[in-house]
Amino acid sequence: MDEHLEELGELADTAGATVVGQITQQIDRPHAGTYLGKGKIEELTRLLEEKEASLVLFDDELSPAQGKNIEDATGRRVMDRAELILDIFATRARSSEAKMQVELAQLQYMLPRLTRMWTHLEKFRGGIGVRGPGETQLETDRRLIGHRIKLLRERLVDVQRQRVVQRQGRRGTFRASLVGYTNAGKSSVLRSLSGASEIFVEDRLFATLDPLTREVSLGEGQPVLVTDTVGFIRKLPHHLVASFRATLEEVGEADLLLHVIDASHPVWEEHRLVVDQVLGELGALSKPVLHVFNKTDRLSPEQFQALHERVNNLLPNSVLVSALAPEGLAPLAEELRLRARALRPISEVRISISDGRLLAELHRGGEVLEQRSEGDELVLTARVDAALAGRLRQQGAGVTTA
Ligand SMILES: Nc1nc2c(ncn2[C@@H]2O[C@H](COP(=O)(O)OP(=O)(O)OP(=O)(O)O)[C@@H](O)[C@H]2O)c(=O)[nH]1
Ligand SMILES: [Mg+2]
Repeated sequence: MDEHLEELGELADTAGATVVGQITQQIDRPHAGTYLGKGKIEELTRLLEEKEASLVLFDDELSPAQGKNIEDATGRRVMDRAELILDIFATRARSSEAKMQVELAQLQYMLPRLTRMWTHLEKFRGGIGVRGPGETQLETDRRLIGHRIKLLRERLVDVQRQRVVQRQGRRGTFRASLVGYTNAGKSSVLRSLSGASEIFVEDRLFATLDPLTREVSLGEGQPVLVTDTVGFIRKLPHHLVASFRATLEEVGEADLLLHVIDASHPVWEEHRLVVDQVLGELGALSKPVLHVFNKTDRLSPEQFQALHERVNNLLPNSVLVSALAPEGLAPLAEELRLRARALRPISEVRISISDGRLLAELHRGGEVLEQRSEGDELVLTARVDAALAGRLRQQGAGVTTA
């Protein structure tokens, strides 16, 4: 629980709030009306006054009624974890797609809570007109929000179509997607692998919202494409997961997922499970995954040894790296090289000398290692993936894989 509250504090900090106190209660089941018990609510109210706090953050999800009741009892603005995360996403969204995705998630979150938001306004108006006009206005708002949700969904579908076109251009190249808990170091890994210093890295949560793809040269053969994605967190609001599903389609189409884990974090094992759970929701659990244990530069030799043993038991085919230490990503680069190669076995390709188009296609999608001519045929030794081999065969080339 302490760990969870600490993380809530980090979320608050990222959102721009300062934590002045905290309160916990051990209960079997949250109170249906106020989440906390009656005495605890009174204690909370006293604490708020004492600390002159203006906001209450709950680590759990509150029902619309609970949120309203606690606001009434404490006289302070109340937010739950989901709303706080939505707020962070809203301030951090840069691209028009991310903005639309966040707005969609926020509206869906708001819809069942409109009554509460209206009572806020009514308080300022001194309670006049609470009944009739208020009700009508509420209904108008619901309708307008409904329209807006529909419009955003349609626009997002358009953006996603363009994305599919973009991705098709990248066929034939080995693709890896970075996934992981927020702040694990995904962007730092991509920055260091690709040398792209413009990639944004920050010691706050959800620095990255938009996927970003960079070419990574591994020193031989074709470069691989690595995509950075939005980080996950426990209790990620499900509207957000749904909204970002399209962005995360990159994940679904990757040849390999690089699951980055902050190995210096005390509860990395729990983070790992959370990430697997979200990947499950996205239907991406069947993908090949390489676990990348990052930030090992922060570990003492003893801690490093302990991690090494734990990882060997748990996930033996993992790499231990540091995005910041010199050469710290060498084990990852080597593994990428091996995996990219395995997907593109060495084949012998025979093409008629006059067929320039086929030759060009082979050079574009494969990696030509050797080339000689035999009569009116070109015989090439090349790394070719299954899809390209199929296309070449279909157009009359001979392809034999050793
Ligand atoms: N010591 C150390 N710090 C690291 C390492 N990798 C990343 N960091 C730091 O961890 C923080 C988060 O790094 P990011 O690369 O932004 O993490 P991210 O996974 O992209 O985070 P989000 O985009 O917010 O989900 C930054 O302060 C980095 O400098 C590492 O290998 N060692
Ligand atoms: Mg990032």
